[in-house]
Amino acid sequence: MTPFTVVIPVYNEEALLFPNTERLIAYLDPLGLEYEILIGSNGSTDLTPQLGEGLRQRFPQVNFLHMPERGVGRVFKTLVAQARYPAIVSIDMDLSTDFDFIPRALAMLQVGHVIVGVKKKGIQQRSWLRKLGSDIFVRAVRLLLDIEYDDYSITAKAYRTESVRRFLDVIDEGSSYVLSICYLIQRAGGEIIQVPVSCVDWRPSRFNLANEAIYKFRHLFRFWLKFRVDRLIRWLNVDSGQFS
Ligand SMILES: Nc1nc2c(ncn2[C@@H]2O[C@H](COP(=O)(O)OP(=O)(O)O)[C@@H](O)[C@H]2O)c(=O)[nH]1
Ligand SMILES: [Mg+2]
Repeated sequence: MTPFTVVIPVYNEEALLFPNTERLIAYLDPLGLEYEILIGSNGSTDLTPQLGEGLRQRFPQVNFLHMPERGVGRVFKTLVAQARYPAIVSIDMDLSTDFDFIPRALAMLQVGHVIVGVKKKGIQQRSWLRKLGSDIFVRAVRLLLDIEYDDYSITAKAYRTESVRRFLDVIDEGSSYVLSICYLIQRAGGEIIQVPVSCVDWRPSRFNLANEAIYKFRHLFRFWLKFRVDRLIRWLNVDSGQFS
């Protein structure tokens, strides 16, 4: 199987950073594949930057970076630019989704450009409010854009590194980057495959959920406007750089 880069964005994760990275390494090492783990913090105000540096020194396969500005998409883009390997798997620091998403997604990247881990197709133990929020958003995306995926959260997603790099300068700098990537890659004729993923997540979110909701819908609306322009461009028959 392809060598791969695990990408983990973090914000104030001093409690989980060390133990969960060790758990992840204990899972990945026996797979016998070449890999690296890239952890990116932005805006963390706790001990995350110092602990991340400690992780980097202790484990040769771990790299850590810290940026002062917030914006989980901003750090994701930086990590994608730095990734050493052709496949990227992105998970959360709370390790709330099943580890076996990683080998399953890597196998599927032979065919797909993006693998979307879908919590609602697996066993999910999360608050009803989060499930409802995700459902409403998925329906809104289906209604406004021409894409039909079931999970735009940042966790349990896998990408061909080169496919995401094509769009790095236009991918969103907040948490809607998954939506941006799915939209742009589908539009360019890429293959996106959905797989069920199990998730246990009772931890309070690191995101401010009210602000997130406003931001996500605003971003969706902007995308919708752009989509209309795109349709006009296609109608006028202008080339938009398709995947071969
Ligand atoms: N780099 C970065 N990571 C973030 C930010 N906000 C949240 N995260 C990380 O994103 C991942 C998902 O956060 P989490 O609180 O589990 O989100 P939820 O359970 O999906 O609501 C975790 O690894 C967080 O540390 C941010 O502003 N910047
Ligand atoms: Mg979580």
